Amino acid sequence: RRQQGITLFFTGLSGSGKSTLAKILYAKFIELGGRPVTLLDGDVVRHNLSRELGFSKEHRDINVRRIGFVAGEITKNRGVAICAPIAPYKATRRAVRELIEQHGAFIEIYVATPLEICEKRDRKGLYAKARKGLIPEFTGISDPYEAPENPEIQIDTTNLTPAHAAQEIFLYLMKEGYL
Ligand code: GGZ
Repeated sequence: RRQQGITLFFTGLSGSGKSTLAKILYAKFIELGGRPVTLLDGDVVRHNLSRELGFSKEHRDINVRRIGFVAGEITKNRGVAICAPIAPYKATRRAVRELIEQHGAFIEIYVATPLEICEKRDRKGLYAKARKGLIPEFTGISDPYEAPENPEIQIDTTNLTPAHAAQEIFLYLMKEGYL
């Protein structure tokens, strides 16, 4: 497992803490040295790889599969891919898992911060806009989020600092022999 490539695949609602955790993990892997690390954050992927896509089920699936393909190539080459899309659909996450597990480890991290908390935080004001109907098909408000049933890791960030939540992920990776 120490030699294997790894994909850390975060999934969860907007504002759940995926990007924050993904960035902390990214910095930790860089600090450790060893495997090359690539961060495939939601915003960055949307801007560079999926610019033409919207948020219909079809477009979200294309977006998540693109992320999965890139992560698979990185994993094949024994790198670490850290992905942080919402990835709301179970079947699409499963397809990505099946692809990546042909090349190395796939670790699904469900950031299970409840909608109520994400909405209360509303860091970008998107939930308020979605409630007013200004953003159609907004995940959790007017679009589905299918929660993972058997993720490798599940974290609710409601009462955790980002550093603490990231530490839990790190401990899991050590315990399972990936580090
Ligand atoms: C959900 C949306 C939407 C809609 C724009 N629904 O918190 P953010 O702002 O920075 O992260 C969200 C991001 C979701 O893009 P993903 O590529 O991660 O989604 S998916 O995996 O479903 O393809 C949010 C913003 O884009 N955003 N409109 N309608 N989030």
